[in-house]
Amino acid sequence: FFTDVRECDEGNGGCSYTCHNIPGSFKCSCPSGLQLASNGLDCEDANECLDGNNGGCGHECSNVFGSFVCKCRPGFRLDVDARSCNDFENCALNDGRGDCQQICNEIDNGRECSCYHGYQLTRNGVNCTDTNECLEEPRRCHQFCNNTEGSYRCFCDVGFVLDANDVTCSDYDECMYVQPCEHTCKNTFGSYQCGCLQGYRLHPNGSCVGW
Ligand SMILES: [Ca+2]
Ligand SMILES: [Ca+2]
Repeated sequence: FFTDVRECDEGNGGCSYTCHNIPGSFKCSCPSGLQLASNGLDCEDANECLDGNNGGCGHECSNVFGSFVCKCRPGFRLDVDARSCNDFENCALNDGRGDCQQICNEIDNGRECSCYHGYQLTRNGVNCTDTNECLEEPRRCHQFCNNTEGSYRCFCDVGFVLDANDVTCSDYDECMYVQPCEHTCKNTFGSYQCGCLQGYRLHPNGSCVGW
């Protein structure tokens, strides 16, 4: 009659890990992450990345002995499930600037840098450089333009003053504000003319001298 032989009792049945006695036979099994070799005894690494599902990894699957790890492409972070990859908070560092010099904007699959008013993004997409507003058309200033870091200033020729709009120039009324003449003063566009009372003549230095 039939007597079951307990193969596992002797030398673990030849299994390198676990031996299971079953009626009329035995079988070996392996711990998680390893699979039974073709000889049915040994355990070998299972490449989980080749399971047809990329090991369940959202991006890259990397096989290691007895296990596997999922890795994410730059700009992404592995989720708590250790499988899926989430869009990284690219702008979180540096007070919300990320690796941008001035402004960092979160977009799908990454970040986009931008610049403050008066600056423009350089070719590397990260740094910002001053815009030279004085070279732009149409011209920004009525008379003269002085480019500055992040901005520009309009200025005016001698005899003119910059208006409150910081763009246009108006004649400066020297006669009213500085009284440059000894006797009479006549304001002109961009300048002024001094005159002298009867009996005096204008000296080249601007003073009035008697005949
Ligand atoms: Ca500028
Ligand atoms: Ca004037």
